[in-house]
This record gives sequence, C-alpha cells and structure tokens, in this order.
Amino acid sequence: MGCAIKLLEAGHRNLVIYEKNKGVGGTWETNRYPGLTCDVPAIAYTYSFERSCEFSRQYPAWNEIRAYCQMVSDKYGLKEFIQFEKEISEATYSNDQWLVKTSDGASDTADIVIMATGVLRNLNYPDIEGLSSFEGTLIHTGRWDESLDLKGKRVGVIGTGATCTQLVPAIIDDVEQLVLFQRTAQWVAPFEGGNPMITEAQREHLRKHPEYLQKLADGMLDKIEKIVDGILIDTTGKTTQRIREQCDERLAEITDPVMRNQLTPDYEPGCKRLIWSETFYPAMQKDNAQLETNGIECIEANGIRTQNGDLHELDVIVLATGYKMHDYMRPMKIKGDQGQLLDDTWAQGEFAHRGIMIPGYPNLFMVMGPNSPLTNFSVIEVAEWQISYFLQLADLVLQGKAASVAPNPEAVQKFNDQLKERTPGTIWASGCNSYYLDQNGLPNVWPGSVASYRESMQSPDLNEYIIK
Ligand code: NA7
Repeated sequence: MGCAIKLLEAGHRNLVIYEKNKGVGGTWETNRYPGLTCDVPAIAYTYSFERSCEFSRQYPAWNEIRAYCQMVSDKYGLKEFIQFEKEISEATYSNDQWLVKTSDGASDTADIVIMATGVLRNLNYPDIEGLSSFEGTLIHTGRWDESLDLKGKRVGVIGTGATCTQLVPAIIDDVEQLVLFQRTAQWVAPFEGGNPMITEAQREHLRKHPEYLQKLADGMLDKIEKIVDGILIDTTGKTTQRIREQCDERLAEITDPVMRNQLTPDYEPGCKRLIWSETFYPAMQKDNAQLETNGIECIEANGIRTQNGDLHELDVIVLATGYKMHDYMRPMKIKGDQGQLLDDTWAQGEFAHRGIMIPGYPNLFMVMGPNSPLTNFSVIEVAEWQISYFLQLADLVLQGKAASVAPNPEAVQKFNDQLKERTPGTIWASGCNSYYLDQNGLPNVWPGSVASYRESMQSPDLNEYIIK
C-alpha cells in the first residue's frame, strides 16, 4: 500500500496491485488467533504520512491495525487498483519487461515489479512424525478458525515465540488444560510503561493536533530505536543490562523453581527476537497450565508423545511454530535476465543489494528483502525508507530515462562482504538458533544501527547500479 500511494502521488496510475487475500492488511488480514496484538506501539506502526491515533490502547488487538490498513486503502483509493484473490505464480524478465502470471492462468506485463510480499506469510508446519495422524483439531496460529471453541478442551501448544506468548494468556481461562511444548525458552521482557489505554479525550486531542501526534510517534520510534540499537550494538551495555534485569525480575516472580529454571533461556537476550509480555508467565502459573520441556517424539491419534514416553492426550493441537522467514516472495517462480531461477540464485542463501534488489533481476524491487532490519523496530518505518529509495531507481524506468536498472554484481559483492564482516560481532551470532540465521547459520538481518540503515536508504549511489 505504501508503494502504491507513493506511485500514485508521482502520477503513475498504470498500476496493478495483486493481492492473494480477500482484503488488505497482509499479516493483519490473515492472522486472527486469540490475543494477537502488534508489539510495536500502534501509533508508531502507522505510515509517517498517515499517522493515526484511532486505537484503544498503546498495543491494541489485531483488528484495530487491520481497520487502520482498511482506512488507508479507502482514503487513498487503492481498491480501484487491487485485484483481490490473485496470486502471482510466475514472474519472468525478458526484453526489459516482466511477464507476470497468476495462479488462475491470467498474465500481464509490467515495466517494474515490486515484491511487497512480507515475511510472516509462509507457515512453518513442523516436521514432526505423525502430524497428520492426529484425530482432534490441528490448527496453525496463522490460519486460525474463529469459530473454534476451546472451552473445556485439552489444548497442546507447540512453540514458544511471540505468537505463543500472546495466545496462551488469551486462552488459558477457557481451556480445561493447556500443555505448552517448549523446545527453547525465550527471553520475555515487560512492556516498559505497560499497555495504557488511549482514551477518547486523548484521541480527540491528538486529532486536533496532528503535530503532537507526529511528535508522539517520533518519540516512540526513537525509544524503540534506542532499545534495538542498545541490544544489538552494545551487547554488554546499559540497555542490554536493563532488559536483562527486567527479564530476570519477571522470571523471579515464577514461584515454582523447576518451571522458573525451565523458562530461563541459556543464551543472550536479543539473540532471538525479544518478546514483550506481562501476561505470559502469570498464565503459565495457572493450575490448568503445564510446561513440557521433554522433546516431542511424535504426534499420535490422541495427542502428543514426548521422548520420555509420556502421552499427552489432547483435543486440540495449536501449532505456534511461526513462518518460513527465508522464503521471501517464493513459492513464486521468478526468472531473471538470463532465464535463471531465483531458487538457484539463492540456493546457497538469500542475498540482495541493500535489502531491495537482486543482481540479474532488473526492475524488480523488494520491500523487506534479505538483510533488511527485521528486529523489534517498526517494519512500516523501514518499508517507507526502502520505498523512497527504490522509487528513485524505478523512476528512471518509469520516466523513460532508462530501460532497466539492476544492481551491479561488484557492488553487491562488496556490500554483502561488508555485511558478513560485521555479523560475527552481533547479538544474533552470540549462540542461539533463530530465524535471523540463514541456512549457513549467518544472520540475515541488518548488522548495524537503525540509523545506519536509514542513512543508507537516503538516495541511491548510481555507481552501484547498471542502468541501461
Ligand atoms: P517464531 O518466533 O518463529 O517461533 C516459533 C516457535 O515454534 C519457536 O519457539 C520454535 O522453537 C518452535 N518450533 C518450530 N518448529 C518446532 C518443532 N518442530 N518442534 C518444536 N518447536 C518448534 O514464530 P512466532 O509465530 O511466535 O512469531 C513470529 C513473528 O511474529 C515474531 O517474531 C514477530 O515478528 C511476530 P525454537 O525456538 O526454534 O526452538
């Protein structure tokens, strides 16, 4: 939506937005699990050019974020350009054009293609023996069935990431029994300042004073930036210590020493994406909650068997097992300028130039591609920087000044070599298994400060690109 708005503002109306879902909002359209919220303050999770205060809390439920997306789509007239329930299956570059095909057999050509497909999209179904043999209800949090009634049910949850820590407190009082299958403990920090309500009087004030709303959003982003940079850059510094202390204080509130020990991670906070929750530990201490740390042996018709031989009999198994974060726009079949497949180009690991372009794939731009900053910062903000940067390149093509733009392989090599040099010192390489790491075990996120990425997205150095 951000790309489309900027293209329309620049007068480019020959635009089609292909959307796989029935509505706008991306991950906020497809995710519906109980407890779902955004862990970035909602006011800071809005476009800089369309700040909003129409939220009930600092961290509101998912449907308020979806409503914001719908409002933006309506306000900027995007629906006129969107083809809903159209999934792109192939994109092939030839003669300075992209031929895109949809899964229903239709096709179209485009001078430029922008892949704004997000990262929380392809569900990760765990490779657990017997997964399909379960006779109860098996559900992934990313495809929640809102008609599912958990009252009085015995529920097993697999996975202890951000999704689990939101889901468990939201369902614990409904279910008869909840067993949480934990493979790795997570650092859980409290929201600094809690999750205050935004009253109607406050909203009214912010509506009347957009400059104050902007200031508020800027202040929130600044605060998150300091936390993210603090943890990533100075892994032994004050911010890291403060977060560590806050996590430790919350852990100390767990009365059962065995559970406390089991929920204590054995790696540095921030190595996996930090989790914010006030309610997860209290939920896990309720009488009907059980933490299972024995590994899963297999799934059977009646439940989950752990490696010590125990069978947990269950009515529902919830897979809170996340996403395939390294798929990016795949399973689309993408062919570049020599007929090469993106799957082959990325066979040894996904890479890009500055997170937005791939050598050999001219006029193809990405939002949140490989090595984009993907930590606890606002993804909307990062996307805006990327859009403003790559539209400067796309403009050369759209204004007829160039037939194609692609990153220069030497510049890409230099850029990626520099990233690789910097990643060993980052928190993500400090010894944990996380989705920040690629198939080679190397962090696939921006290894510097938020400001350094923002600066790198100011304006392209044309020497880094082949312009035909
Ligand atoms: P995450 O953060 O990827 O968490 C997935 C969880 O599922 C994590 O605890 C995994 O354990 C666990 N997992 C995955 N596969 C298995 C198998 N096979 N067996 C047991 N446990 C497994 O996904 P979320 O949905 O929580 O969050 C995704 C993002 O959404 C989040 O970062 C925010 O940006 C919003 P592991 O830690 O790998 O041992």
